[in-house]
Amino acid sequence: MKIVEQVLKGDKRAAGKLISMIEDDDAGATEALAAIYPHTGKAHVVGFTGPPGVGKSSLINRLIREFRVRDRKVGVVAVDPTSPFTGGAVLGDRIRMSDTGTDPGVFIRSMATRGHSGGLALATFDAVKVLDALGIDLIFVETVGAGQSEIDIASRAHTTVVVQMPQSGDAVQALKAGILEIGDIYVVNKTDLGGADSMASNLDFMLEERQGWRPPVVQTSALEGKGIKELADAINKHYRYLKGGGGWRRRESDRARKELYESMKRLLAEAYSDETEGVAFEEVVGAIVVRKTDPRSAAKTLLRDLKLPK
Ligand SMILES: Nc1nc2c(ncn2[C@@H]2O[C@H](COP(=O)(O)OP(=O)(O)OP(=O)(O)O)[C@@H](O)[C@H]2O)c(=O)[nH]1
Ligand SMILES: [Mg+2]
Repeated sequence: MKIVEQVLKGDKRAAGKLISMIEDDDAGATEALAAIYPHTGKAHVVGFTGPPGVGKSSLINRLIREFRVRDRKVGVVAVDPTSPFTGGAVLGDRIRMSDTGTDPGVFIRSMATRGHSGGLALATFDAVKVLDALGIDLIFVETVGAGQSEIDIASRAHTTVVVQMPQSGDAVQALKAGILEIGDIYVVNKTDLGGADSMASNLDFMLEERQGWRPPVVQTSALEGKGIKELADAINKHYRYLKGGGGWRRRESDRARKELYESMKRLLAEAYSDETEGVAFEEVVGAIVVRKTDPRSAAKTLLRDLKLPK
């Protein structure tokens, strides 16, 4: 496929087009994704999650610039972003340091939440694969911290960055459930507002070492550009930790397992949405209702006779 060759050569426009095909559930996208898959697996995928307005996009904008200085190719996949990515130029900055349109080392893409039969997580990580095949070294995935989907997405990144902002001591106790378990790096952003020290030390106190990695707490002000180098260093350090031990392989296996399972579910759903198979499926539903068969036996029979879509 021409589009695959173009993406592998580093053609950003072709990559954008392929991601649109993924979003539209275009039949060609499946084929293209299969073709690029052997060329993926090199990029470091870093998920950013945290409450709305905490400064995730601002931090990513700062990091794009920091990593460009370090000569890394950077990509962003933003899920339903509410604020724009500028590719390194931060609101309030006079000088636009890197123009994403012309800088071949920056690729930014946002994904809309609706319209993917495979679910948002699947579409998001298919887009990540396109960026990976394009030759991007470091891919940021931003999700708004509101529900299962962001935990889902965070759990597929190699490195998960949880962003918080200063709160009163009591509020720290009320951190969203699960937030202490998913992060590899914690950020207390908006240090310019004050109260960051106690927030950071409270967080640090609650975090525990997991598999030889103790999540660091980094204080930043995306507004002032403070703590960005430290955050970039923490991201690199986590990468070296993953590569040094078995962590990288373990996370890749986790992701492969999830994607395999989801692909199987999707194939099943597609198989039974087909005209004839769909009717056969409904007949079996009827047989279960009248107790002619039981769900488990019926499932076995259906799976045995299943004709998968192409
Ligand atoms: N004072 C202060 N404001 C900040 C800082 N970082 C970001 N902001 C402001 O906070 C607001 C939200 O920032 P975003 O970067 O859009 O936050 P976000 O987490 O991406 O927001 P959502 O995508 O809507 O969840 C903007 O008005 C930013 O200018 C900071 O370090 N200090
Ligand atoms: Mg944002």
